[in-house]
Amino acid sequence: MGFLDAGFVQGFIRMANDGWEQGWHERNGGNLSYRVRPEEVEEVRECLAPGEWQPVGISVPGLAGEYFLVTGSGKYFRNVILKPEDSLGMIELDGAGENYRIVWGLVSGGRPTSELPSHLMNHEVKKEVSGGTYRVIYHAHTTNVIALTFVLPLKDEVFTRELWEMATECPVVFPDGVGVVPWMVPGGREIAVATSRLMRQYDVAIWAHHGMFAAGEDFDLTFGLMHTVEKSAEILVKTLSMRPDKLQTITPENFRDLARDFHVTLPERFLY
Ligand code: 2HA
Ligand code: ZN
Repeated sequence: MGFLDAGFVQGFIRMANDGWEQGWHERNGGNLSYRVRPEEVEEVRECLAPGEWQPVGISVPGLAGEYFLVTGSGKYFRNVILKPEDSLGMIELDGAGENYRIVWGLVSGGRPTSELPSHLMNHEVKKEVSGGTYRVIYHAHTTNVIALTFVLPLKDEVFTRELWEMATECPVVFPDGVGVVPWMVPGGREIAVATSRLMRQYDVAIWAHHGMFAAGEDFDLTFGLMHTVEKSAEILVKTLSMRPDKLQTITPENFRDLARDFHVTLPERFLY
């Protein structure tokens, strides 16, 4: 089987193109990574050609020996569907989780996403807390969520509650809520540590004045999560554009009723 025929590669490409079509990936904005299952590595094994080991810049021992499919640094989501071998790469981590080598793709001397530290630290946390079921980390420049980071207090409680109120499905889709990282320099260790700390309790981390990170078990769940949060933010932007207050909304008691019928646990700290 050719590398591009593998199901996980097709799923990755489709998700990247869906994000492009949503308008979340201007120029080289955003990045996507997938922690490849051992049997999926075997499916494409004969297509792999390992390059030189290079430092990741952080240490992720919980991911030692794992393989990831990632978007490339400076690459455009718009081009993924046309030139996947240039836009994407598969990397392997060494036994310490400190060095990586490219085993497929990034053919014109490309490198993995500039946000590789955040992706890997998020994968490490999510692998641990989910018992291994989480495999996708997605970063997008979602317009409406970014707009809200200029007008709402940068607090987990405020963003969670406002986003929940904008669409009845929200508390069912992200019952744990969302976390917020204040503005920080992207690409480095510090923002990776702050984001992965939030990923211990949430599947969504908002980067103020920048975008969002979402984590999930597969491409559908992770894209759907990003889409749901961003759509909710769009409704809030429209509502705030009409008038500054709400005439009616979903109340804390309504949320408790919803939680009971939909069998989700909604933390009381968001039902103030
Ligand atoms: O350009 O989105 O955060 C890629 C990014 C950096
Ligand atoms: Zn970004």
